[in-house]
Amino acid sequence: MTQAKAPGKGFTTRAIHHGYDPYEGYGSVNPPIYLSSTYAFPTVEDGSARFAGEQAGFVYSRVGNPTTCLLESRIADLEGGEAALVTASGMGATTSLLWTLLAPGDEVIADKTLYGCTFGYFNHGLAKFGVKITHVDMTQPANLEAAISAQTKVVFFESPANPNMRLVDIEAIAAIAHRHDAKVVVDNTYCTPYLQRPLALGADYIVHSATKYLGGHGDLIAGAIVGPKESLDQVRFYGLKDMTGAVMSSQDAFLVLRGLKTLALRMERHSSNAQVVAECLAGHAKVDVCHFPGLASFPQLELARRQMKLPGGMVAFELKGGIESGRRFMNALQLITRAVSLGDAESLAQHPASMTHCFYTPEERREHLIGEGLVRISLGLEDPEDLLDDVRQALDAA
Ligand code: 4LM
Repeated sequence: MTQAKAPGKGFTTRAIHHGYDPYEGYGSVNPPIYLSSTYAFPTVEDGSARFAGEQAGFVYSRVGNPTTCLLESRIADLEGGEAALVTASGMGATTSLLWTLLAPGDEVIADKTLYGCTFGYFNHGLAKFGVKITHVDMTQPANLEAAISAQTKVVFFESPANPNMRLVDIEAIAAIAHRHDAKVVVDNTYCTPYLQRPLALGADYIVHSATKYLGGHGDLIAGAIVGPKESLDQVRFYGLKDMTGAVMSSQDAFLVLRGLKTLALRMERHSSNAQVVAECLAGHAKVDVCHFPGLASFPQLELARRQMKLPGGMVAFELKGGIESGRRFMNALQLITRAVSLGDAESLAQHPASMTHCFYTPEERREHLIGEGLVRISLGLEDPEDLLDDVRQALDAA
């Protein structure tokens, strides 16, 4: 089931075929969904050998299931990693990994801007158990060099950061972290492996909210971790099995496998739609600033071109009229849906300060570079002309 099928082929071929042979079993072109919580042992000796890790085979679906296992091998292949572990949510991926890597007295250095619940987990979750959390602006790698110490075990960031689109130079940060024996964890949700492969740039682990582009259709909650096999075995047997229990169901694994088949096509369209909308916003008299890695005005354009295949589907912007204009803009939208999350076929607009990043206090948002008037749009797969019409009429109303 998990043999490497289509090794060395292109990204989309592997996203469709890796790890599954339809000529095995019943010839089903799509992989089966294994709906079993537990697995039969031929003898009691086989059962105890499987529990001891001395015999290959499934034991219980909190530890592994053939459908989730296929998804793990496919995601690992696309990210260029040794192994992957899928989880019930993006938060399940980050928490399962970090509960495994960290102990009281350790330090995590994280970028200034993080998805709101990741910020909450670090500062209200991990911090409660004696892990020190330090935030530095990682757009300047020298800030990490100045802050890192022997206590630092994990360096964590998103690039682009949710919601303000700041980029972090993965290669430069990994070089500093590794000189100090710290592990680098990159949240690659915004890019997916089609746009950016952090392991090839020196990161040790990747986490994903597979709820977003990997699933791609807004019909599930899911996550993934990619990294070295030996270490991910620890995450599976301790962080996931004993601590979070954040296990992905086989039905959701099937839906993510289906989503992966069109990932490359979708990312191309998300990116081209975002490009036209970002250009419209950036050139509009009512817009103060538009953050998008494909704009000539983007301050980290050189890094974006070096690190990302395409600028991606996320745009953030501030209107000159601030938060009140932002509200009028969002309420005037007719096609773009007012909703959190991202990476769906439908374009989604949200206001981070009152929605995804409301877990920061207003002072923390200022400190962490999240504007009160910032509006975020996840550009979907609709026709670009229709998206432009909607954005233009909402700008008129703003
Ligand atoms: C949102 N985001 O931004 P689950 N990492 C990143 C994310 O954007 C998210 C997660 C992890 C949003 C959700 C409402 C960069 C989520 C967490 O939601 O646990 O799969 O992923 O709108």
